[in-house]
Amino acid sequence: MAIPGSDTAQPYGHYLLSLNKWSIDRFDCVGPLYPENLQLIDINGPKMRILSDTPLGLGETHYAQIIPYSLLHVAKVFPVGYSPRTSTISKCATQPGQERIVRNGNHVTIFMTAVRSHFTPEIVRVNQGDDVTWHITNIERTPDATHGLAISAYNVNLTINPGETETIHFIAKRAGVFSFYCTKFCSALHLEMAGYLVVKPRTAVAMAER
Ligand SMILES: [Cu+2]
Repeated sequence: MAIPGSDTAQPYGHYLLSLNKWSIDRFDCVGPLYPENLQLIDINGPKMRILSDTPLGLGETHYAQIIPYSLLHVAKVFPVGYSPRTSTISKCATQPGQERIVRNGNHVTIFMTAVRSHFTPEIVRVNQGDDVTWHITNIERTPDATHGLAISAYNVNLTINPGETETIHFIAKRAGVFSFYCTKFCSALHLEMAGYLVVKPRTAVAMAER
């Protein structure tokens, strides 16, 4: 259980949050695993009153802090090229117009942008066995304009917030043509926000080199 400010010298009282594992009498049964849940309870009067009963799809609730929103100083969008991992502008940030694919031996580096509702470049060609480093920058300036990048054939699934630069790395072991696509419903054209990763088979690369 937690109340707002409960770990401070001046708790606010009035409300209680109950973090519950058990919920047998709270929600319809949809299988053996009942949802863990949060209950917000008004503790002002002589009787406690449940204001909200919130099932959680994932994970058992354990510990919570409740603080006024005014104490948070949040970024609504990141500056373009920001890496939340390092809290700096990434050297691999890509501005619109600077998108490119750079080959150095068997190392391929992709500098990609994402904006509603397009990836640039939208076709990425590599050779089977290439060492691929893929930088992607969400160049959106609109709060909440998050994009995703999924390359399911290579087990990649990213969320990229507005301004964020993310980097993935893989060896292009599987030959073939694989789609990559946005996983956030970003606009009416979201379903068009896709491209192709073309991995040329080793045999075809060897034939071309002959
Ligand atoms: Cu998108």
